[in-house]
Amino acid sequence: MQPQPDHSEKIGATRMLTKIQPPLARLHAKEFTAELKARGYRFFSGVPCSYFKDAIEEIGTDPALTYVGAVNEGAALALCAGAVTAGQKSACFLQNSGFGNLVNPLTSLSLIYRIPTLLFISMRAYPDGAQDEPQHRIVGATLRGILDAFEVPNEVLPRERKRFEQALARADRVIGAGGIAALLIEKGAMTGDKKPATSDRYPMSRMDAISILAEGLPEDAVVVSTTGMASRELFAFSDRARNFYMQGSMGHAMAMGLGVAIAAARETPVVILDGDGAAFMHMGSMATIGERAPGRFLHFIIDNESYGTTGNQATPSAVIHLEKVAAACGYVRTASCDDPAELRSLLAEFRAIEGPTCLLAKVNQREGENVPRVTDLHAPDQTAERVRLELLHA
Ligand SMILES: Cc1ncc(C[n+]2csc(CCOP(=O)(O)OP(=O)(O)O)c2C)c(N)n1
Repeated sequence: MQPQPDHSEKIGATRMLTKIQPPLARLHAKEFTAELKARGYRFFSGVPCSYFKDAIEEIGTDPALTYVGAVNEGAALALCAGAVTAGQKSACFLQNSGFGNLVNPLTSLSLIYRIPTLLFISMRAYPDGAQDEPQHRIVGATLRGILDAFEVPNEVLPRERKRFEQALARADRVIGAGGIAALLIEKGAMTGDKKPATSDRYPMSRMDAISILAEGLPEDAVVVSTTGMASRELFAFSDRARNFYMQGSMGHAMAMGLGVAIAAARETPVVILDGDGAAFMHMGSMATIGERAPGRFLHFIIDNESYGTTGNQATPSAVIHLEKVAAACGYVRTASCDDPAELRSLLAEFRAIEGPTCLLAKVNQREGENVPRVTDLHAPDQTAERVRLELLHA
């Protein structure tokens, strides 16, 4: 070990130690991908996280490799299981918040059928939960213990190439024996220089569409907003006691809103503020919405054709039209638009309709700057309590 320089300084009579941390190394996505290729990995699937966005970009643009963006983490692992069965070595990417979606195919498919897949799991709220948003804290603190309980060998992905090679070799021995191994990606562990192109195709931004929605909201409408920037932008534009900001639980805003609509007074308007990625993640709930046909129910989908919050990785929505899915699921009126004036008039029209409706706003991929976090002002349990009290006194 090199002797450490003495950064202590004299303050009054006391000698205080001010630690100057050297910047941590970062594994470059090019090196990461080269090592995986060298070990024969060819097929990749996953749901994005900003911690490994560079790796997805690098793999996705390599013609020798296949990356399939999955709608949820369970589907990603099943896709990998299929590719392994067809002879391709596979790896699956997920954020630890998506581990819940993974558990079923992990425990009943991959581990039981012994279909080996390497997992790369980004670790929000790890090792220190207090440094991250509350929705990540439980999984951040417990995931390694759960992996141990499932007997899935796991270790933190080293940031230096040599040590990464060694960790990959260890994981590869597990994979070679038919098992599952996990490498855990910490914040800032990776870097890269490829970025997805940002689309400016549509005039409105997410924030524009949210502000148009919020301006025309009936006062008594309950809004359940999806995870990521949509909730933060709604909070920034118009914080109301009837806004349920659902941070985490990606894809479940529509089911939660349906529960509110069924259980609250019939005339209570319910608005789901959804993202295209979130709507795809648990699209099956659209069938339940159509079947239960709640009265004053608007499923408002902000469609930027990407997972905007995690770095604009493509979703299927450039080719698969969610408003058509809604129509097929029995929503009584559906439409899509990309123009602010048209959006205002459609919102006015939809407000008068009885039955579930779906309005999809096509937006560009421009992100707002310095958007506050909901948790700067409301802890999650306070958000829930506010909405509960509103509905109690309705
Ligand atoms: C189950 C789960 N998987 C992954 C994530 C990471 N994540 C947070 S926001 C987000 C993207 C959301 O995309 P979309 O719903 O299209 O909304 P946008 O960010 O584009 O507004 C992802 C993948 C998560 N929070 N939960």
